Amino acid sequence: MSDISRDRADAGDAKDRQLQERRDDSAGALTTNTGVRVDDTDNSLTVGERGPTLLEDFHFREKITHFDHERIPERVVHARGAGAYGHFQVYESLSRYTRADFLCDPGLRTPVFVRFSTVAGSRGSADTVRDVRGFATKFYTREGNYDLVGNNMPVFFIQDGIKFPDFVHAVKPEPDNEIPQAQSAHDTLWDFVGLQPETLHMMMWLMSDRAVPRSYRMMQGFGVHTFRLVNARGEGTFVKFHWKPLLGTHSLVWDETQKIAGKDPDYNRRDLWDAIERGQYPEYELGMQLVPESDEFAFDFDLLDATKIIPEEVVPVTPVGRMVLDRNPDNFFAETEQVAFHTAHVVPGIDFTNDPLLQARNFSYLDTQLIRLGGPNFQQIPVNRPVAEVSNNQRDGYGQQKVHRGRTSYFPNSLGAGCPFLGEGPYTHYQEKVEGATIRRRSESFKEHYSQATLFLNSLAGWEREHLVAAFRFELGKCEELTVRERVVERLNHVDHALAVEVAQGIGVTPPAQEAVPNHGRSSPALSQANTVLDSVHSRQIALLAADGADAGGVDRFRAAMAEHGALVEVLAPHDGALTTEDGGALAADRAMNTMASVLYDAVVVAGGGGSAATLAADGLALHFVAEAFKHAKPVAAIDEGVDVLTRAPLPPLRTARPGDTGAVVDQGVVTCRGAGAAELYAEFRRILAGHRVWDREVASVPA
Ligand code: HDE
Repeated sequence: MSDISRDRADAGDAKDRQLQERRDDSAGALTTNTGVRVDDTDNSLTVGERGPTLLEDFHFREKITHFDHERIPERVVHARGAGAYGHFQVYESLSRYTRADFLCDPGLRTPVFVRFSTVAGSRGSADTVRDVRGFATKFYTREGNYDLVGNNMPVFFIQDGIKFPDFVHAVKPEPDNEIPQAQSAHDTLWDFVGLQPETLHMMMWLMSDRAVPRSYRMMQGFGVHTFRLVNARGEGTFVKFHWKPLLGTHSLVWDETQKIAGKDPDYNRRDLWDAIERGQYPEYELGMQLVPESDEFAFDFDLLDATKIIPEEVVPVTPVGRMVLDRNPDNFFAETEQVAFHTAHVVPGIDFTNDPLLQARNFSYLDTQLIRLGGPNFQQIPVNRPVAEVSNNQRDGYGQQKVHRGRTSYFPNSLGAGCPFLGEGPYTHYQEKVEGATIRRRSESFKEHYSQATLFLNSLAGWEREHLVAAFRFELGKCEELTVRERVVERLNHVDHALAVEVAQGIGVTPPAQEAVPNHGRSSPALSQANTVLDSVHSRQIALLAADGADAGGVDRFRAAMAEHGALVEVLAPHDGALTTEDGGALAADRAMNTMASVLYDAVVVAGGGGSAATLAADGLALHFVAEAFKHAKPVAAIDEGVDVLTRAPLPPLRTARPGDTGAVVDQGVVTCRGAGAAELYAEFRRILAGHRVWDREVASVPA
């Protein structure tokens, strides 16, 4: 087999094989870093039992100095993240548009590493804060690494990269007291927003449910900029990249996110890790919006403006391939922390446009890796190493891992047989003709900031709009300066008058008397999460409350009915260990109820069994579980005597199953049955769970 065909057969493992050389299991005898064996690592070398420590204790000094240097600077943005390996495969050759090898060969599985992140918080901040999520993918292609460094929102806060430090300084904790951590709800961000109206479209996304994803596995990704594909004939096509999760796009609710931040600050990171460990691999479809160059000026916005989308109804997203994440990293620091993404890591067939935000990023990402990873050899770190051959005349520098041989490290040379030589299939930059005077001025075509913010608002379902208004009220309500609040309301009046009024009413600002501009009334259904995948319960987590006296058979049947569709049931009980069941048998509790909370689950179910129900009905924690799940619009169910627990919980009037009922009763997304009707309950519950949440439920009065 030639090298190429061998690579084709198992290219998906090429990165894994390469990493294998560097994996270290720390097996065998304890040694120093020079390999000298050590027989005591508990006591330092001292003069006498109570005397001073000696400088000559090289083991002590090495151990301590290494520890002292364990930290590297965290990323200035996107510091907190979680990563995974996987592979990508294109459905059909895209050679009409691009010569990128990994996009032209449907038989090829290209290894990938993906890092998801929040933006504003520090490395140790909570996962479920209101923020943009990073979605960065490194494709280890045979032609070199390609990095698609995107976000879970399709637009950005600013149009020109020179504003990035201003924006980031505004959103980060305020510099005098470093408060608040990982929050956008403070004066400096909203001060910036009010004064910089290009932020408005992105602020609508940030105030929407997109900013609080249920899971990294249920989140869209976007390349944001308009990029350029280039085919073998050198012809360009504009492209916007989209990732669509196969599980659909789903979010948490605000109250829930704040509670999770305390109960399990690693919620999204854990969710990704656990799903991969369970073999429930996250999958995303890559899509492209392709725009012929002849249509560059066919839109009512500038394709180079990263604060604008191309509505999917105008240019559809063509599905082109699928990515599966199927392996957790071995070591967080080595891989997830040291992975170095860069928008200028491109391969032949993928090129840039003159989007000024993208151009700035092409400078920034290399620069940032140099400081973060300590010098110019960061590409040699195992997670960053391409599977493609690397050969050039770059030499030396901190942390150089290669032992370059020979006398020549220059080009051209004859003494080194002319190597490395200029090979075939090189990267050739797209030949765009550009001319103009040197100016520092924003293009006129970048100056309209409101109409797509309005488009986004118009596209939301009723519940999404309610959440958005509540988010604006919360965030602005946290701002102490009245002028900051007022200016933002004035800006919102340019998006939609009713929105500005509703927000103003919640934050003590006089609502604007009249609209600034009429709402254009256009919408784009693809922007609403109400129109996402709503037919799968795969990997959803269900808390099943049970106590001593539970009906074990009923629990087993419920668990099996959910497992059949990939949903997971955990039995939570007032105490850990085994429960004594109704028939005198044993049922293992998966966790004690007090170690968990309803906010960590997608749904809550109460088991049958008279003894169990009596205990749970008198347990405030169990009642809170049920009420809180109801409050957060989650599916709730109760089986047989478990229904009595629901009637004791502080819920609005609810129709539940009565003795003698033959089927399941469904009211406000709460499913109950007594005796017969269990099978119907499973089916109804699954249907509601697949719908993610019961948004039309009245929850305001529930005290949870
Ligand atoms: Fe980034 N961004 N960014 N960004 N960005 C970084 O690079 C920057 C922008 C994004 O998981 C940094 O390695 C500038 C848009 C992600 O490691 C830094 C500008 C989008 C990640 C940087 C932008 C992103 C980063 C910090 C304006 C969505 C995390 C650490 C011109 C398309 C990657 C690092 C990871 C990280 C600079 C704007 C996404 C400082 C100057 C737009 C997902 O280089």
